[in-house]
Amino acid sequence: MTRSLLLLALLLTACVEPAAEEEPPPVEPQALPTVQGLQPSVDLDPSDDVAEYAMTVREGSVELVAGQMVEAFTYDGMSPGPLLQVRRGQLMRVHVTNDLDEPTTVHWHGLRIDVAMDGVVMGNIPAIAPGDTFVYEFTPPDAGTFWFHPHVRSNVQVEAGLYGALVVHEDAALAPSVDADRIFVLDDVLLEDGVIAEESSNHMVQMHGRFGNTLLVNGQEDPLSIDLRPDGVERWRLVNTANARTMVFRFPGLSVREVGADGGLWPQEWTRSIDELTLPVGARAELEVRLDGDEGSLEQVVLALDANNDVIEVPVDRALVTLDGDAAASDASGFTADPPMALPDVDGADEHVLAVSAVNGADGVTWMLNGRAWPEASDWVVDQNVPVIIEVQNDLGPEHPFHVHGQFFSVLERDGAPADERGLRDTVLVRGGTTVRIATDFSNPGTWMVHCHILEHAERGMMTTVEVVP
Ligand SMILES: [Cu+2]
Repeated sequence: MTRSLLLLALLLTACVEPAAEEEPPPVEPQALPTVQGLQPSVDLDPSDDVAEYAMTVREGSVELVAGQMVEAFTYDGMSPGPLLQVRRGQLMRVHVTNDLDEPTTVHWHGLRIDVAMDGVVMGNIPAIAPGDTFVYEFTPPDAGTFWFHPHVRSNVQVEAGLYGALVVHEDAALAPSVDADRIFVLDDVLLEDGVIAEESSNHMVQMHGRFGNTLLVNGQEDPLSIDLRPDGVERWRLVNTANARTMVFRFPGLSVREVGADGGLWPQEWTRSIDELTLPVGARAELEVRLDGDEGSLEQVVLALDANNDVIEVPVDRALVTLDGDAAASDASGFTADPPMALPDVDGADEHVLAVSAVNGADGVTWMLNGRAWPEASDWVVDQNVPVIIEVQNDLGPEHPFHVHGQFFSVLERDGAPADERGLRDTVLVRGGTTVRIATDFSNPGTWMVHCHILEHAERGMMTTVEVVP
């Protein structure tokens, strides 16, 4: 159903409903905080109970590079797709129509929702066939910054443009006092002769994933321009939606405090000032940003080779921040709430090892976890709400952003030393030749994907499942 038809249907339903006696006054729709950077999707349900959206997955032309239209896969003609928003605990319904010539799904990265709504084709859960519509319906239990993308041929479909951001707004008492709330969806795309390059299976891509040659922020190569009021403070939500590129950011001219990650905002005692941020594929960061002087920038650091074949750092501006001296000074106080966040209790936790391996055969490289390549069946079964320490052993060279569906975890150790990552997460970077220990309590029942988020690795076998038994 198209958006306008759906809206019409909703209006008709509202019209024909008989008026009950002593009907409570209609709930005034509560305005969601404005998140700048992406075009927000329109909530089709006038009540405050439900956030209802409709999206069509289709081919379309997008302007990734100024003045140059590129054929892409889009949500409603956009890449990234429209910004979806919901309040924590509010029912969300998304009608997704597939107008592509191939099956697709929508996976809600980071949401601890019912596995039937997770967008993974498994067991009796099918993909959305061409021409079909599927209605995703769930109630996000956690506030934070999330994203969505297909879980079918993801290396091709995400690269072609299918990704978007989902913000779950926290309760008003926990919301920060900021001059602006901004989202930065950060990607890279491989453009060749003005088109998104075909899927490549060369050995480099099989080993390290597909790196793009054009950095994008909110679907555009050009950096964003941001004006800040005197004494201004903003909330920045960063999302890495690249196929394979671990991103490193610096903040010249800005004062930045890290205040949250995948699983939402942190208690005050975990927040900290940072000069640099490493954001693995799939991961998110929540930042409190102030300007030191008149100018600053969000700078992405890219590694390249110089004329002598030495590796050098190339800074690329992703956002340019300027002081708006004419504006009235801000009285916003930033992040002052103290949101509770409980980490899994690791005392007496079970332990589970996941070892990364690879073989190079006739079809190229196959990536495996514990010697099995997807869709080979997994025998990993755990009890719900029983904490487990997962040790990811990566003895090979390439790195793997390791992602668990439907659960949060804390990062405990890297090579035996306490990890520096704080808060709850759903994605952790496991560098080449290292071991990482994480802890989760598997609070969400179901059979869940556990996989590498370098999409070329995932499609080449580096996915498995864990069955969480209620
Ligand atoms: Cu990987």
